[in-house]
Amino acid sequence: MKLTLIYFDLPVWRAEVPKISLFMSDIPFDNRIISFEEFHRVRETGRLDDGTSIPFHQLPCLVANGTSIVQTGAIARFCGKLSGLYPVNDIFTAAAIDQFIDLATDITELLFSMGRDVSDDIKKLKREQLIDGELGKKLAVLESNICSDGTWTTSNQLSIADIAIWRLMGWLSSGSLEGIPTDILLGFPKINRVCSNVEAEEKVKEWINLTYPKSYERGNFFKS
Ligand SMILES: N[C@@H](CCC(=O)N[C@@H](CS)C(=O)NCC(=O)O)C(=O)O
Repeated sequence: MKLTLIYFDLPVWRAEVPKISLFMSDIPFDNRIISFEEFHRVRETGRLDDGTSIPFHQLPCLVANGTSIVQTGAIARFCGKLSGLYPVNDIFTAAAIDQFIDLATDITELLFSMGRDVSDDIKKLKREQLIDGELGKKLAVLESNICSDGTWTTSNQLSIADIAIWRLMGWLSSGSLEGIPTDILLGFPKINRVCSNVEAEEKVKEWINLTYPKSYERGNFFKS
């Protein structure tokens, strides 16, 4: 199958989940990076400059054998099925994984919504308030729902949920989100366990070496 993943030059979980899933299973794909300048046009037209369709005018987008697929969860599941990191025939495990992908989406949206259309000072203040508020609650929910016995989020098997949690938490604790301290994950041992285990995977290390800036330290290069 010919696969192209389209995103910015940023290792955000939305795009990293499908990319790392494919990479871990040695499934080749074209890692297509687009500029923010081109993305402004995509938002208007729903197309890349070369005509590639971006159906909902949002990224990431996966093009699979000429078909454009959008929405982070849909892309994650598609690539997870191809790579064996999401079940094809086990609806309970699939639902368990979906819950975490959707929680990652909720947390991402919560953080971005605080920064929309406000000054940097207000954004920082609102994010600080989140720590004892909605964000703190969501992290506690995440922590309490990660399985207690085992290596990964839902079971003893690595899935797209683990990659999503690792990358999202890396961004959250990177120090690049104004108002969110780097020690925000202190006191969440299960979240830390999942993140450390993902980062210890040989293929993940290889991916980091190949594609992340040399200064990489759990996502310390974001600015948002
Ligand atoms: N619901 C979408 C949201 C994706 C999203 O917000 N992507 C950002 C870039 S990271 C974007 O395209 N923003 C522009 C917009 O929403 O108009 C998904 O889950 O993939």
